[in-house]
Amino acid sequence: MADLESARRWLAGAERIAVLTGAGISAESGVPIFRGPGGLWRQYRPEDLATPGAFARDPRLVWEWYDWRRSVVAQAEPNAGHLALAELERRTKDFTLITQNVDGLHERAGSRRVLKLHGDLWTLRCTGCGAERVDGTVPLPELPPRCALRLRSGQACGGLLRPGVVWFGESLPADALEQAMAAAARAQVFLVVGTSAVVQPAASLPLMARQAGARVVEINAEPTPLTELVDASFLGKSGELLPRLVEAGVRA
Ligand code: BJW
Ligand code: ZN
Repeated sequence: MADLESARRWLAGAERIAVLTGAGISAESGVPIFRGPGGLWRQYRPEDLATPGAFARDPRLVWEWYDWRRSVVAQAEPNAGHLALAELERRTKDFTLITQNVDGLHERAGSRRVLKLHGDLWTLRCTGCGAERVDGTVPLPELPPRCALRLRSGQACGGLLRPGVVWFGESLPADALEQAMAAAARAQVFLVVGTSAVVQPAASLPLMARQAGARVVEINAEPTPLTELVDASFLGKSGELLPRLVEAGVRA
């Protein structure tokens, strides 16, 4: 297993880099992760709430979870890990940031090109007419929220709004997934940060990259199913490790 200095040189010497992030990168901003200690909301697991079935059964419960998360994220600031990735993008010719996160903290840190595999916490989509809008209101005045769009008849649509995110059993946005797979296939270095690497298809991207010849570097607070398969793995906080890894240095 390579050390931090070697991984730093791989990054400094690469022209094509892809990064996959998960909830762990936002943990130091105070945004709760999904799995592991502190990963539960009330007594629910994400697998109980992040599904179309849960929403159909109890939209208000699911919306209470999302409304709470929106309020947490609205008060959060990007951390040193987000900022280091924005810096890495600025100095890399071909850089792709792929995130499973819906919090928008990468964009707020200055990352310009972000592929959002699991959607966005601030987008609301009508289950009736399909209209989408971005709404940063926290908390939402009515749970579950309803669609206020005027139909041709002049009446309000009134359809149930849902969060514009990807739940279990739903397809990922085809464009973003396609671009993510292409980035994984051409990357010289693939960095995986703050993800338990259990949710598919995102968790397969680092393996696709490795098969295509990339060096894969993992940063996570604890070992994951990827740890044994990567070229370098660093256990710790991304807000501390990423700035060290991205530090400008001698080009390899
Ligand atoms: C730190 C840290 C610090 C803490 N620094 N680290 C193939 C095989 C088996 C199953 C499937 C398969 N293909 C598809 C499936 C089904 C399913 C799936 O993967 N299931 C598995 C769980 C078994 N996948 C899907 O359904 C996907 N759709 C799909 O594939 O469609 C086609 C299809 C459908 C059905 C069958 C077959 C094909 C959709 C997945 C959607 C996931 N959605 C969610 C919710 C999004 C909206 C929201 O945010 O509410 O996405 S679930 C949740 O998990 C969220 C996350 O993005 C995702 C991943 O979690 P993440 O980011 O890894 O977080 P954690 O909490 O798990 O881990 C954080 C890590 O950070 C931890 O390890 C910590 O240690 C670490 N950490 N602090 C560094 N400071
Ligand atoms: Zn509507």
